[in-house]
Amino acid sequence: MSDGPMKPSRRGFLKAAVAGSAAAFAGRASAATPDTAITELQPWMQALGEGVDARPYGTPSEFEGHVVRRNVEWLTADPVSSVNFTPLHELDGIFTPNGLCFERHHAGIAEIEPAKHRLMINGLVDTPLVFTMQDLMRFPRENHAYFLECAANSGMEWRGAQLNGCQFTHGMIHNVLYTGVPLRLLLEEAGVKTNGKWIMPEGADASAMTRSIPIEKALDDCLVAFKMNGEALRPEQGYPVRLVVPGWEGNMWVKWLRRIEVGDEPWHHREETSKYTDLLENGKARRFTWEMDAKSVITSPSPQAPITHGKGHTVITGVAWSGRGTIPRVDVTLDGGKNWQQARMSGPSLDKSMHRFYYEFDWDGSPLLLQSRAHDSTGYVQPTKDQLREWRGVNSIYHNNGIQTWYVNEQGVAENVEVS
Ligand SMILES: Nc1nc2c(c(=O)[nH]1)N[C@H]1C(S)=C(S)[C@@H](COP(=O)(O)O)O[C@H]1N2
Ligand SMILES: [Mo]
Repeated sequence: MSDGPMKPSRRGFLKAAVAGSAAAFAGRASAATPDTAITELQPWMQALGEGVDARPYGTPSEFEGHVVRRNVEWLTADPVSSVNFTPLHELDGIFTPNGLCFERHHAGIAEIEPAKHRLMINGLVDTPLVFTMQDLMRFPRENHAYFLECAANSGMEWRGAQLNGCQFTHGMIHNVLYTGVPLRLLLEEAGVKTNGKWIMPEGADASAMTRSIPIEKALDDCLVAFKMNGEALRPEQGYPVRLVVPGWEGNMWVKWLRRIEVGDEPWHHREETSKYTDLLENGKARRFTWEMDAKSVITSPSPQAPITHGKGHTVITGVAWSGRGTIPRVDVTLDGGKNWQQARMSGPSLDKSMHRFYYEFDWDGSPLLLQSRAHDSTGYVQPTKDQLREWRGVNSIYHNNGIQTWYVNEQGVAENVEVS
């Protein structure tokens, strides 16, 4: 339940107020049922609070303690090579707070001393270079908001509805504002030779994460980023520096970036062959599926965020994103796809960034089959899971961007289901 800090008396009042008047919104006072939360002095009104020296680095209210990253036990055989999930059902707007960004580590969190960190560019370049963090700070930098989605996000759902909550089904994504140097400027400094067609970023963690990225992407919009939402990257996210590969699968966004090799062909390393690759029904595999297809999910109501106010005015909200551009439109259905209505987009619509949508309606208390469907700026429309299975079979655990369904019962309790 998401209403921990609410006192039962207040919940009772809200229910009464809604029942009393068809047009009632939560918060209307009524003389007949006095709300002690407004009629009585509360403890915090009668004592001085903490001073400005109490919290040098601010943390959320103690009543928000349930808003945390979580993992799935059976997926976490060893935490240093595992994943936790962003609590999407508790968030709003488009930005993910730094401390809530999901983490995916192949060899745990590298704790790097920035003064001892270096970034090397070598391979097919005129001048191999080694940069200190201070060197990187002297290049012109840019700010861009981008989502990072692991290709395995929703991967556990390929064969049917499984995990009960959008945190687990869709929480391998975060969206933050990055500050960094365009990779193009660093590559130009080194001078890419004419046969330099690929780059291979490498991480300084014990996994030495490596991926092959075509030079066109490297010179286009990749960033060597050292800030997220204005402050230094968190250790979990690659402090002191990570690669940002806008719109492309999270695995390519090498954290703790220490080296970029320029080559003339892809390296075909583990993470781009046996992993992050979709094996089709006919035994062939989709090769180089870098761009993340448009996707959306309703974050509330959802299994971890049930409707607790009873019938009447109800707010549906969710997020949508596309690796190919913006999201001009999201549709919402209450009946499992029979009727679709256009949702209301709110917040900045930025390229390859998360978008927020809302849909408000009067719930009559009957069961709902909630779905959202994203349209991206290229005209692509988010497919159903059945369509995806028809195209790709069920061998893969990657790149599942199918439409998610939540069943909401008369009590407002939500559950992960599928309709066909
Ligand atoms: N060096 C390094 N980079 C890495 C990884 C890693 O384990 N080591 N994991 C990758 C994977 S699979 C994903 S999905 C993203 C996750 O980024 P995050 O931890 O900031 O969410 O980082 C990528 N970059
Ligand atoms: Mo990933």
